[in-house]
Amino acid sequence: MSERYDATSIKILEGLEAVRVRPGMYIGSVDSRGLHHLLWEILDNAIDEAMNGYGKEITVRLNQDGSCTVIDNGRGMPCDMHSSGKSALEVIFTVLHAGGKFEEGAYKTAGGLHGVGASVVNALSEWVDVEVCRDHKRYHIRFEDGGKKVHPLEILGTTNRTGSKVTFKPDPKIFSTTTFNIETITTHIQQEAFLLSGPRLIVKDDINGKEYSYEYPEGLKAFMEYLNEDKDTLHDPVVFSKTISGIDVNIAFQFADTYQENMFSFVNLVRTKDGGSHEVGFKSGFTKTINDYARSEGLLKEKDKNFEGNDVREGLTTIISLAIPEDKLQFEGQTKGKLGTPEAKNVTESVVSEKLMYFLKENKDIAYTIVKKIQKATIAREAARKAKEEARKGKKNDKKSERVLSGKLADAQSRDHSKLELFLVEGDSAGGSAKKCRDSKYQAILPLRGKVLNTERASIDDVEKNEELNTIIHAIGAGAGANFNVADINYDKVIIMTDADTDGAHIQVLLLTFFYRYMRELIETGHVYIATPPLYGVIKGKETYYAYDDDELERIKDEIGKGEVKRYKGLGEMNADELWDTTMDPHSRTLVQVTLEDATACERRVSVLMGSKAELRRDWIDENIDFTLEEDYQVTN
Ligand code: 28G
Repeated sequence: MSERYDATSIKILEGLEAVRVRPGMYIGSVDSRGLHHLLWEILDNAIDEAMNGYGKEITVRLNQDGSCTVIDNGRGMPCDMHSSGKSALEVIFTVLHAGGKFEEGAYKTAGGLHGVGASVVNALSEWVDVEVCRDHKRYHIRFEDGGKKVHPLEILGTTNRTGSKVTFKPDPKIFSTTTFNIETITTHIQQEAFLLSGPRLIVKDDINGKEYSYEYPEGLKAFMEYLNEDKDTLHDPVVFSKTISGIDVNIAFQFADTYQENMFSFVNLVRTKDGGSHEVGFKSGFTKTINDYARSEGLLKEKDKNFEGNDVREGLTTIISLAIPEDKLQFEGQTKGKLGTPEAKNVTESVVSEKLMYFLKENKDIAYTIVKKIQKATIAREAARKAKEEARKGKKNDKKSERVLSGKLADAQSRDHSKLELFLVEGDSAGGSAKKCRDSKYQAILPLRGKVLNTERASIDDVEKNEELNTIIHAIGAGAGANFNVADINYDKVIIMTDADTDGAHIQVLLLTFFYRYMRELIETGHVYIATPPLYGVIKGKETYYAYDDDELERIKDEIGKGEVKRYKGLGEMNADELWDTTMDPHSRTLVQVTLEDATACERRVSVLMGSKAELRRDWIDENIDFTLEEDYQVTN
């Protein structure tokens, strides 16, 4: 039974009630992302305890009843009584912002939404059960219905071990979904394990009877090997670390036989997807050091210009992980994904300069291989620039006339880019129907003939020579590769419209690979969509009812009774009106927005699926036969 509330406990409940009234202010959202945020909060605390030197193993368990348990073997949360008559444990779970901040915790995340603490989890849970082992006792406390204490702190028995165990059941009255996603969890936890190179992180999936364990004593080196598993690399990962004025800098880099540059930066374990001062510092330190080295070795002569950053980083994968004390933390941008801390630039730059120069001098073979690759990149870029200039002189065609030249694009009439849509349509016949039925004011149609080039291992030069991709680049009008600028896009939505069969899926993947490699920001800023044509039409009288999957077909049959069922094998089988009604009309269609939930997971998946090592691809398909579109994409209208 609940205790009677005294004045202070009413105040506390008001605090937790505030979290329930505006959950978004504390955990960002009440969708799947917000749900997992609860787990990250509890996990963060367990990780802090381990990083402070207490405990070496953390377990996350998904229970069959839909609850989730986190276990650490640290010191155990404090259980002593406060002067207020409450236990420290109760305070941690019922007072906002208490218990979330550790005084020693250099790893405490202040970036974005992390660090709001166990009380927020309590407020948003149907129940929370806490067990603490310390001082040879097993303590237990339980809260229900958004943080109401069920009984005072009790002692269950004696023990010799220490640690904390927290089980919570997210409240379905708060969250739009309360199902944890195992892939989201393992990806997040594996990433933290790579970055921490400390505790062993275990995930037990009791719903599917599976267990995963992540422990990487080699930290960033292991992370890099994982990311580049499918690439032909030029050398082993290079890793270095140094702490300057309280900022702990950890860096790994590795060159591969590819053209893309990939940089993954983290601050206090949180991804800084929009970069910031640490990335700027890395880039300038890296470019400068490579140039200094090349000159000192006579690889760059006096008359030669310095290598440019873009050429230096061709084929380079970098991981930057900084631990910054809370008082120096500054984040910028709308999603707080950009590090502001000015000091981080100089600190990162000087760590890179010092350690990289040392590495190059100690590893002459690797250093020469790297410089030769950069020289090749410089020459290729120069040649491409010259060729382009020649072409421009010869033809003098601007963006617009090039587009007309391509002939295939049926552009929209309006010049209000924020309302325009570009449909990339599989095949000329569907393209023809789409041109007929579209809203020509706002919708542009570009039919694609046959398969699109696989760009996973193509250079920007190959891409520009490819007619199909070149047309897409010019239609979108914002450049590609290093020159891509999302501010210049001609369309608000780029919509991939293919048949609902394996060929269509293949074309989708090829286009997404192209966007991921050459216009990543286009995806990151939410401009890429996939159209979903129906699989069936049920005709009854004058009406046609459309079904987008088998379940829906059954539902429709149940509802309307007998009718003629038509199976659409492709877009081409629909007439222009049907195509408009089912797939293109903004009022009735369903578009799937493509998102990059986790960039590192995505990076690896794209290189595994689209790269050169067929064996990895087979393994991946074997492991992921239950892969569904819905899990990776978010549905919008
Ligand atoms: C299992 C799921 C999540 C935690 C600890 C351990 C201590 C602690 C946690 O202290 C901050 C410290 C004292 C007021 C600290 C234990 C010092 C001595 C701790 C966790 C502020 C809270 N003994 N383990 N919090 N106190 N594990 N796992 O949350 O001064 S939270």
